[in-house]
Amino acid sequence: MHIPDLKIDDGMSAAVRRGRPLVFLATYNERSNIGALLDAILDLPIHCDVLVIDDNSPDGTGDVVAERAAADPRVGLVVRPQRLGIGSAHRLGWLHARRFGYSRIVTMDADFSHHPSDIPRLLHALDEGADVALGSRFTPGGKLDYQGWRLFLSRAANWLARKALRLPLMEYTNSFRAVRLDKLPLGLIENTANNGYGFFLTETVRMARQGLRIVEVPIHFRDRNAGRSKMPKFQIVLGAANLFYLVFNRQTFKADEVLGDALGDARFECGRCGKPYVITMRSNVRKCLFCMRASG
Ligand SMILES: Nc1nc2c(ncn2[C@@H]2O[C@H](COP(=O)(O)OP(=O)(O)OP(=O)(O)O)[C@@H](O)[C@H]2O)c(=O)[nH]1
Ligand SMILES: [Mg+2]
Repeated sequence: MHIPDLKIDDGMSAAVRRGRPLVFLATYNERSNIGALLDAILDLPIHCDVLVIDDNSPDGTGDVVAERAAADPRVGLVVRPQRLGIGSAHRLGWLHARRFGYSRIVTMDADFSHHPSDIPRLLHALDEGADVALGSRFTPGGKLDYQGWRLFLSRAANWLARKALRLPLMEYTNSFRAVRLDKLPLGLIENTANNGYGFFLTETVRMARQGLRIVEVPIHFRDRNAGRSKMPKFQIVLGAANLFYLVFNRQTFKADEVLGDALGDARFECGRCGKPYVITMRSNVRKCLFCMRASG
């Protein structure tokens, strides 16, 4: 499968992009969901573009998206060499949205747990003045279809996060969100160190501590439509450690410490894989969000 690199200069004007939200999907083995999901997103009454970052799924998810991308300019695809983690895929999605000049991003799972029909409500919350609209399972009106152990785990994790972090939010770990990129300092999200599922808690906390206007929009979270869960059990332990870290590390984010210019300068091409997705981490290490290696 040949996948052409996405070009910033692809003929679409920055003004068009600024007006359209970018819906971002991370995928790993979602072949049974991705076609119908793209249909549902692109059939919405709002005009949006879609970016899929696939980690070279063995089930051929990337092939399905590549075919769609070839036929529809609203669909973009980045295929990374191997499975590199949901959090690192999201960080790359955010960086990509910035570089391409979008002013709003919507992030969601690609297994129909998050339903595209909720996207307009999230975007509406931004229109009403929010900087961040969190799709929330735990705010009044929200619903979560998990049962047994997973229901307990999800409820307990979000309750604990609220108490330990002393933040007024009910939802911390769900990836269904709409955000105004123009209200977020460059690097606030791209520069987090989480490559796994802990990314979403860190993202919420960073946005809240930045003083952004966050509203919770109730959503109905369904069990995945098809395919298998990807969440390894050790992510639960990592999640608890991450919460502990965030409670005690209250260092505020300083935009000028990181990234400098993250907007498509050739200097940000990776010395190893050649892709333009290098950022400078807080530790001053240059890291490529495409191949996830230190970039010389
Ligand atoms: N690119 C990329 N996507 C991933 C990776 N791991 C998971 N995903 C995607 O991230 C989204 C959420 O993952 P899920 O497996 O649904 O995780 P989950 O929602 O915690 O688990 P279930 O409730 O069982 O579905 C899905 O669209 C996955 O395909 C990864 O390592 N790389
Ligand atoms: Mg899921």
